[in-house]
Amino acid sequence: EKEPMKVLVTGVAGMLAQPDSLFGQIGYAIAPMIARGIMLGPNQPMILHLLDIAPATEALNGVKMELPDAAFPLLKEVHATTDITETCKDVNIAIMLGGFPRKEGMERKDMMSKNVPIYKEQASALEEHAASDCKVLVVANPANTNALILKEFAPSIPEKNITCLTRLDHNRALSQIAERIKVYVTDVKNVIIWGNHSSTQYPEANHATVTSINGERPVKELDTDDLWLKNEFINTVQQRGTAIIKARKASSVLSAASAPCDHMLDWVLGTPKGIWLSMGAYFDGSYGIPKDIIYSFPVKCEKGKWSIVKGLKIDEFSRAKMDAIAKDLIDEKEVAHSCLN
Ligand code: NAX
Repeated sequence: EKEPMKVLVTGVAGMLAQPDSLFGQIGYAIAPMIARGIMLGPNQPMILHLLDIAPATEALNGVKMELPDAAFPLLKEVHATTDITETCKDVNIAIMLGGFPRKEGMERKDMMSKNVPIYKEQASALEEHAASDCKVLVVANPANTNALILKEFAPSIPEKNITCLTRLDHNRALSQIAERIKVYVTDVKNVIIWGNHSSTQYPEANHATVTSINGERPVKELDTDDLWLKNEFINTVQQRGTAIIKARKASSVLSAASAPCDHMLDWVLGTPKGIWLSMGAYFDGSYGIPKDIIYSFPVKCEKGKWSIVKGLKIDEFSRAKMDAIAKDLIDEKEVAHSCLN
């Protein structure tokens, strides 16, 4: 049997600690998915390291009791703590759900002033105690900028190992197209989420294809009404989180727990041939996007490493949207840095 991997999940206790929050407890949904092998594959045993903050201690203990109760064959040990140093010890994978939620009426800057110090502290703990090749996925919002702060304060973790989640948006985009063209979601591939996880993100289907009995064809050809792809499709994906809050009176959980599993599984085990996924990472200036921000691009993965899908044609419509997001993220980076002082 393989050596167990150590998987850290922060913010795992979920909203029990904050009863007034609209947030939905992704941690409680993702922990059993990881323990079942959905994130690292069916042959990879793991030890879970669970972190939350002091007010969530009881809820955290509840999760620690329930996981062994499920007798997951791959789950070898569960450690739960509110001590950031202890929890980061030798972790191979870090899923960062924990953070301060944006409450109603709160400005983005106020939310950042709460999250920047959290990500600075957690970065330092990972820097000092995590495995040297630890793979990090930041889910907590603002995901791109939290990941950037983490990257800046964990300089010895390879920069390519620090990513943020846009896979939920990617999956939402696949499913919107499947519904529109009336095919299964597995028949659609290669949408792209450019930029960030926020309402200004740019979901794009110019290179996406649909496979049917007639072979593989571009989505653009099948959806003759180009206006749908340029308007409703983009808006629906951008606003999906808000629509779910309205319906559920709580934010996305089952889809938001599933997407990080997809992200990690593809990263660790590789993407199938000819398929790419969207991932926020510290990129190299490709596609004319400024360096030094965490930006979501199309990537392929092989043997635990991602590489950017290059050479895609970018039309004027896409260019404008991609540049606007880069500008937003540069502004957000400046705000984040101002919160450090
Ligand atoms: P919850 O509020 O249910 O859970 C957050 C947890 O973090 C709580 O248990 C809280 O006690 C804990 N926490 C707070 N400060 C902490 C710290 N310093 N260290 C460790 N834990 C800490 O939110 P949930 O619905 O689970 O969402 C988690 C995060 O994901 C939120 O920031 C949310 O905005 C973000 N999302 C990001 C998505 C993405 O695609 N990138 C989609 C889903 C989700 O909304």
